[in-house]
Amino acid sequence: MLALNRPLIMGVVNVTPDSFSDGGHFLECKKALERARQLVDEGADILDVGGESSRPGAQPLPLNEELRRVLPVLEGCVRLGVPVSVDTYKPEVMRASASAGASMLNDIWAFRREGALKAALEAALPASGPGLALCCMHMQRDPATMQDDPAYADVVSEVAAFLAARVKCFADAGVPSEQLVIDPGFGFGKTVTHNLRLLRELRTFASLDVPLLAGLSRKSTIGAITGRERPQDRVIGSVAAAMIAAQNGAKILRVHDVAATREALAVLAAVSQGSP
Ligand code: HH2
Repeated sequence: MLALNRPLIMGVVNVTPDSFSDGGHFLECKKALERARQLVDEGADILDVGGESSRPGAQPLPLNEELRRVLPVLEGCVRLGVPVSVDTYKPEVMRASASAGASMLNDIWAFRREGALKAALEAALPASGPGLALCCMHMQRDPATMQDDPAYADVVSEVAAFLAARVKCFADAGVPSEQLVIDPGFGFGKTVTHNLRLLRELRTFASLDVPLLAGLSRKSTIGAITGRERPQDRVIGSVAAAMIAAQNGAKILRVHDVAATREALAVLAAVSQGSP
């Protein structure tokens, strides 16, 4: 299991086609692995490999294309010697990832799609060997429609109730709580105001006694606060948000900018320990 005595950094590895090159699959995989190596050198504790974008309005990826993108990169990442998470909601990708050495399944649907719960339980509770960790994220509606006027009576209590129900489902199936991770799903069916309140009241989720993941990196809420249009220009705001998340109980920070987050976390740790 992951040691969670300090906040861990999860580095994002996207395996997406490069529209500027015609090198095809090999180049796409090579680029993702170079990125993964860089993130590990910068101090990533975990890598999160994903083939399908979940940006608002993004199109679903066919199964074979997702397997073709994710598996070679997953195998390369496992060889780097860090735990690897796979960001997927498809049961077939979950099974293939577990066989290829993944340590965590990260599902933006919290294993609610058809067949996903069964695949997740097989991965978490194998007949032999260690089980995979499972990350359950909250999302209102689906990526195509989630940002069309998201609404809640009370975002914090609704997200907390959803996550508590998912934790209970896995606990009832026998998955130990140390193997579960919960995530309020910043930006997934939430306005800027919803995201700010979730971040301010993150402790509510930490009190569910399951490790908490926060993914705010480069998201549009950071752009709305800082005025930075381009995701790659949102590093400073993202690091600030990650530090607030860590102070409010997040145990895993899902980020694109590992070196900057690592340095900021060192300051946070030094302040709480009273020495560098
Ligand atoms: N955010 C994205 C994808 N997966 N998983 C978890 N658990 N939490 C998140 O906040 C989260 C996630 C955002 O995905 P996308 O918009 O495709 O961009 P990127 O993967 O570059 O972050």
